[in-house]
Amino acid sequence: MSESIVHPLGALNIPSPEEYRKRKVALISGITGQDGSYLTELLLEKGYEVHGIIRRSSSFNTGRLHHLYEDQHERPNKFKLHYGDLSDSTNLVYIIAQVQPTEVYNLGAQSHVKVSFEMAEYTGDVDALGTLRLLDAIRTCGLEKHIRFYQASTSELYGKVVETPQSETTPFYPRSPYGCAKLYAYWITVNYREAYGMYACNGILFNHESPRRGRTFVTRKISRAAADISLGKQACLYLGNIDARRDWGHARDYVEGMWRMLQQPQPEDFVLATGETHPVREFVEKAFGILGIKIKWQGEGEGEEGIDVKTGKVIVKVDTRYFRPAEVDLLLGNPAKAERVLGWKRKVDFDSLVKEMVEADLKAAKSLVEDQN
Ligand code: NDP
Ligand code: GDR
Repeated sequence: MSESIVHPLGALNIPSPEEYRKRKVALISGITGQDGSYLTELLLEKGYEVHGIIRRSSSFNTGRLHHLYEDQHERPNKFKLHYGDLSDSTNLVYIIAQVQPTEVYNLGAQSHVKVSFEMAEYTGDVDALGTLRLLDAIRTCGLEKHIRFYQASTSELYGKVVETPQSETTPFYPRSPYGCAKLYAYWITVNYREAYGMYACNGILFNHESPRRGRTFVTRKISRAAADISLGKQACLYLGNIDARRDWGHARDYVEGMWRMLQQPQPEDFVLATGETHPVREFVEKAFGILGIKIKWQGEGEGEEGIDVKTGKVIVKVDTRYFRPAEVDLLLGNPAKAERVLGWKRKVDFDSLVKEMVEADLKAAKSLVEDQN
């Protein structure tokens, strides 16, 4: 029997949670980002109606969704974008009321750690308070018992190494304004779960990459530079701390884990990781190696350089400009709980990830060269 609730705001006639959840409607903040695009693909494949929040921009910002947007003409009621921003509460309430999603994935964020040192307040506003605004928008609409909520938490919460491998029980020690903002978002998600009985989960995801990764994150910066240097389009790649170690997986595997977290009987928090860690310099060696370029390192610390063994040219240089005021030296995750409870396991290994990224950037760089000729 569907029980109709007249909401205090008088805006919505809401059926019972059981009735409400018979539909499959997802709302994604951060849909234009790397993860947003893979998650949209996954949910459309699973038969969801997918709604996304996009920011107004003077330049084109839906490149990662282009292939899906084109399809929209074929399935007009399955995929819709709404203008909005995590800094605008009224807008979030309006979107929730209008879309009436069954699942909300909060992926929107100022997600660059280095940039967060320069834009600390903004990062706090969007990444911390933005999460609160979205949770409150759900409550304002009287949908806190109806909607399942995913929060994009991060291995940056662990920050300074307290123990490895890092799991759901490892204490947090964030090392950047981004990490601190995400710490608030983590706890407000837990708090709303406990205070209001919301189905709200934190996915504590370790780094995940792909050919769609933003170009200023280290893996994509390396894969693009390796492709361009191999084609003679770029002379040298400038990097910061090449001894930092990360647990790198593929974004497509990780969005599958996000979805699984929202299909459980009870809401819980989960780590998604590969259980392997690699230094940035190994990513560099592998990326160039795929293109037949062998690197020899010389010098130390700030003066360290990578030389192309065949030509003797310096093709990688450490540049202090990319150092961070406080660094996260080592991330290594333990995905045992996700493997056990969610039946989730990463499919793409480190070597395959580097290969896929380098080959995609090589193909793109070659087609650009052809276009210019
Ligand atoms: P991206 O940087 O690729 O995407 C971020 C998304 O957030 C973009 O769609 C961006 O929009 C949007 N956004 C930024 N500011 C706002 C705002 N004020 N209001 C609404 N939307 C906004 O990140 P990823 O896809 O890599 O990551 C997704 C989420 O997961 C992020 O929250 C990130 O912090 C977190 N995370 C990522 C990990 C990773 O390794 N990729 C690991 C752990 C957590 P626009 O395109 O207009 O800029
Ligand atoms: P991270 O990713 O900070 O882990 O955050 P990023 O790729 O930016 O840095 C990884 C490591 O590489 C070192 N590094 C450089 N980083 C960048 N961006 N550019 C460089 O030139 C460079 N040289 C060395 C960094 O110092 C760092 O140690 C990512 C983001 O997606 C977050 O949103 C997410 O929460 C975490 O991953 C998990």
